[in-house]
Amino acid sequence: MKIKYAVAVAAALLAVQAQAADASHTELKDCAIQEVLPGKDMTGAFARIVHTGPAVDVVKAEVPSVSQRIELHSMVMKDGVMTMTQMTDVKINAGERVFKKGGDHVMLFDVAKKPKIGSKHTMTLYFSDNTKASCEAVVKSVQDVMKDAGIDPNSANDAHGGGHGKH
Ligand SMILES: [Cu+2]
Repeated sequence: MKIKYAVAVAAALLAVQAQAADASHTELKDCAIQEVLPGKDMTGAFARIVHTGPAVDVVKAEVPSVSQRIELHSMVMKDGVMTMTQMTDVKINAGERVFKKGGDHVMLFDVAKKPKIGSKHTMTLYFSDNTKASCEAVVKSVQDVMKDAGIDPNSANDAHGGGHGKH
């Protein structure tokens, strides 16, 4: 009788723990890094962030094998020109938030060694509830990240290519 009770209590405790761990959960999908263009030492990284539970803020992003200086950026229209600025809305609500070329993105600065197209690099996002999520981000050509973002390469004003560098 006593043992049965202890088992029941242990099971109940486990259930509570599992629930707490599941309260908030974040996954990164389709992670990609744009190739670093000739003459540049910075580029963008992208992901689909799938989140359950209470909203969290992104605290920081890391891609240690590519860059030691990373910011979260968004694209805003300024005087008729798409410009990148540090992201002010970093909230991840339950559901999906997409970082993609032409929109919110992870900005990798001071890239010393250009990663090869097809190579993979661990990207980790840290959240305000002390959780984190990682993925293997694959390096893709500019054309491919545009395709992923639904941008027509012929009409695009590529902020990370030609026009970029006003930081
Ligand atoms: Cu940027």
